[in-house]
Amino acid sequence: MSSGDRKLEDLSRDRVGHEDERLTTDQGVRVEHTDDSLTVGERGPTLIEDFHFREKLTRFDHERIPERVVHARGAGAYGTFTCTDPIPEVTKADFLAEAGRETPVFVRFSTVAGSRGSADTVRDVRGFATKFYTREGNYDLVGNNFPVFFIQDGIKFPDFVHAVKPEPRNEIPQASSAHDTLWDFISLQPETIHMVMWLMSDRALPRSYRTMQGFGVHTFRFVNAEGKGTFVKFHWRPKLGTHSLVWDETQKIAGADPDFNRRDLWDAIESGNGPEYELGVQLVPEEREHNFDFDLLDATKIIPEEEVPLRIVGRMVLDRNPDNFFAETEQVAFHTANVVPGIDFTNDPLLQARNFSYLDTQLIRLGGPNFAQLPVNRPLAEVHHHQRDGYGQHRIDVSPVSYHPNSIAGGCPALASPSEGAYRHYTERVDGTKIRKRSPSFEDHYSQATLFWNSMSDWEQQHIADAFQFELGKVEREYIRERVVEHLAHVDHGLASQVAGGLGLETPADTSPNHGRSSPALSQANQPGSVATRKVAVLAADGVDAGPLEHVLQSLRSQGAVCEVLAPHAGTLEGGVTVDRGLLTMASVLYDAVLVPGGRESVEELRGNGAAMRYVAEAFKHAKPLGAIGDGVALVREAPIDNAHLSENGLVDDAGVVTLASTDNGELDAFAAAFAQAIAGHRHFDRRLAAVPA
Ligand code: HDD
Repeated sequence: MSSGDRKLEDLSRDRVGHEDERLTTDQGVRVEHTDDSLTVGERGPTLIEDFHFREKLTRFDHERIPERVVHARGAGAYGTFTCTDPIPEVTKADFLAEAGRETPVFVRFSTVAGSRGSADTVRDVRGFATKFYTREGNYDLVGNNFPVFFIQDGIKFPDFVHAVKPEPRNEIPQASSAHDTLWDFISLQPETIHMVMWLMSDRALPRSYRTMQGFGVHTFRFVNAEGKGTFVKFHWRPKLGTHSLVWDETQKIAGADPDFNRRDLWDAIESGNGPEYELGVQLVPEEREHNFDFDLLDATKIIPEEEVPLRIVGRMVLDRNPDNFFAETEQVAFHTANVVPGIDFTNDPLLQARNFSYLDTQLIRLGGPNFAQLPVNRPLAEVHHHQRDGYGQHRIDVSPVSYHPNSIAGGCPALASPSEGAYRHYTERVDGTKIRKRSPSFEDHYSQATLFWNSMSDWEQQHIADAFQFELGKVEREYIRERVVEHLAHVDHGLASQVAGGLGLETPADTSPNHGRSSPALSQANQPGSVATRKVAVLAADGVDAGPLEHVLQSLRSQGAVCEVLAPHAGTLEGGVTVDRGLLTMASVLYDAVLVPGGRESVEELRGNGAAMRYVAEAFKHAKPLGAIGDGVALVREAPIDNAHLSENGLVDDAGVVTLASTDNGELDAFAAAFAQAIAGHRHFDRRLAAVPA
């Protein structure tokens, strides 16, 4: 069988099930009793000869491996990448060589700062790491959901990570950037400011891993069959659009469902709605390397899409959940230096450092050099070499030799030429003096931070200003807050003034005029949206008006929405509607929209139910679509929200509040369509945010 014929299932060839099997020890000896240890008499001491007891406890004691230093918390999924637009003129990468070529993948999404057990919805960058099991070996694109990074040189990574992790004295706060050490570091390292703008934006609060962009961040290099190089930046674009949560909501979700993003990915895949992303590339011919007002090797910079448009070369669908979290998601080992012919590095000093760090990390995390033999890491391409032994060696090499060159084994495994798929490093002339010095072309730390700010819509800017105020408000040392505000004045004076005002600080002088440029592609304001897989909470009680409700639900479900009927009691409601979940077991923050159907009795009961009112008020506060039918309109009107969004009768589509007061005149379809459109719009920040009781 050639390596090209091997499939994703091959990675699961070590799966073990236990159905109809007997409990055994590690040696395969069947076990009779596992609840009582072997003792002397019924009340006597335990015997050391109880090998089952000792094995069970020893294995348990050794279950944990070190969590990742960063990106400790994550979720993984398998899927397929399909090349849609081959680009052999710029890369000889086999998986991008032919339209329709399919390559199995494993993706691990993650948060960065928190421990393995931290909540999903914290303000943080998200990891987006993809392992392509290509026919020519594994290729890892180890990216994030922001296109830039905090620092320019990897030698600072330990400093940055120490600063963002909890304070060393007391390990507080968990998974939060709102504390002194991080902002101390930021205030002293202005190269962080561009990424910090992203971190304070809604991009740091993704609604779902399915609605999140991914970026390779660095400028990499494609190499074609003739050995010619082209600079490339990689982008993943989610088909559902890029959508975020709001800050207040993330805090509540962290309590209501700390697994919010993991569960969302898992549920979507289990229900056959796994996420889909396009892979886009920005290509820059080598001749244009110096045509930008920043350095392509500086990972704190983007290439604006308006300057170099994205070319979509493939799409990825994730459609299989792992069978075992530890074996697959925890043991998957990514490495930026896992490249295949056609993909090469640049001298970006951050990337160069990463090329050292990942292998080193895997050695300590996975206990030795044989981690590539673990099923999730094992290439589908065949592996033949003279590397031997070490902890956890699974392969039984039968070759009589383990060196090159050899004649005993006929010279095998033999060397390959590039035409046979061998990796050949890009030929690049490099000369210079040995120095520790950053290039002056890396010096501008503010222009792109300003570009990002200018590209935001009003509400995105407001969220960023609020985030700075929150985060810096948690910083105890005033001199750190002041230093950050001074940096912000170089980004945009209006932003700096707003943040300074909120913190009771003096506004710094306006010494850096805003350059006024923007990149519309950076805003989330005009993202494509869809009703598909959106979660709708339907608030109902006994006496609900089932007919109109079923009609609307059928319409929403036919478009892929996930509608759940929440009621004060389980079972079936009087009126014949099946209850999916108890009102109190969920919360509006776990849904994308809230619908209140009609039925006088139902509405009467919900009216007296604080939880129901809270669903409505909170959804309104978080700018979510609200729908109400018949008597349900009255309930929405009575919730503590701004009544300006409701009209007495008929259809209203005012900033995502959609009501149908009377169902008599057959306007249900129009209502369902308007509500669906509001849901597809994700959030309605044009709504005046009304004060809601806590
Ligand atoms: Fe990193 C993990 C992404 C800079 C060193 N990194 C890690 C993961 C992602 C990234 C997604 C989790 C992989 C997984 O799911 O297992 N890292 C990035 C991006 C960076 C970046 C996009 C900047 C462009 N990282 C970076 C630097 C260094 C590291 C500069 C060190 C010099 N990263 C690591 C690491 C980790 C890691 C310590 C921890 C666990 C692991 O590698 O496997 O080696």
